[in-house]
Amino acid sequence: MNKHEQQLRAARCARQKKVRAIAFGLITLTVLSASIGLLISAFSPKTPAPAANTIDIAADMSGFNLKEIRVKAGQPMTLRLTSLDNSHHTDGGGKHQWAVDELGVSVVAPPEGNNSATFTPDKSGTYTYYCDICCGGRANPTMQGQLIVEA
Ligand SMILES: [Cu+2]
Repeated sequence: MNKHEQQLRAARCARQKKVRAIAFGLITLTVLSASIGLLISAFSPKTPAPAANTIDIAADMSGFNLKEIRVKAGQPMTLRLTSLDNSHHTDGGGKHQWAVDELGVSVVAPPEGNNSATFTPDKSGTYTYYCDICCGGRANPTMQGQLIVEA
C-alpha cells in the first residue's frame, strides 16, 4: 500500500466514523424524544388523578347543584365540574364554568361532560364561584355559589 492509498483509506475511515456518529446521534435523539413523549403523556393531566379531597359539582341552565362548598385551607382539593346540558343549548352550547377569580381557578366543563382542576386554597375566607358562560354570565345569581375556606 502506498502513501496515497493510506491517505485515502484514512479519509474514508474518518468519513465513516462521522456518518456513524451522526446516525448514532439521530437514533439517540429519536429514542430520547420518544421516551420523553411517553413520560409527558404518562404525567399529563388527561385523566388527572383526583386529590383525596374531590368535590363534585354539577351545573345546568338552572344553576349549580351546590350553592356552598366548605374546604380546609392549605389542603389540596380537586374540583370536578359536570355539565348536565347538551350541546344543543344555544346559550353557551351546553358548557358551564366554575371559576374563582381570587384563586385563579377556572374549570370549563364540556356539554354532558366533566372537567376538573386541582388546587390548594391557602387563605381562609369566603370566595364566590361563578359561571360566566351561560344565562347572563356571572351576574346571574343562580350561576353562583360560595366556596368557604376554613382555617
Ligand atoms: Cu353556566
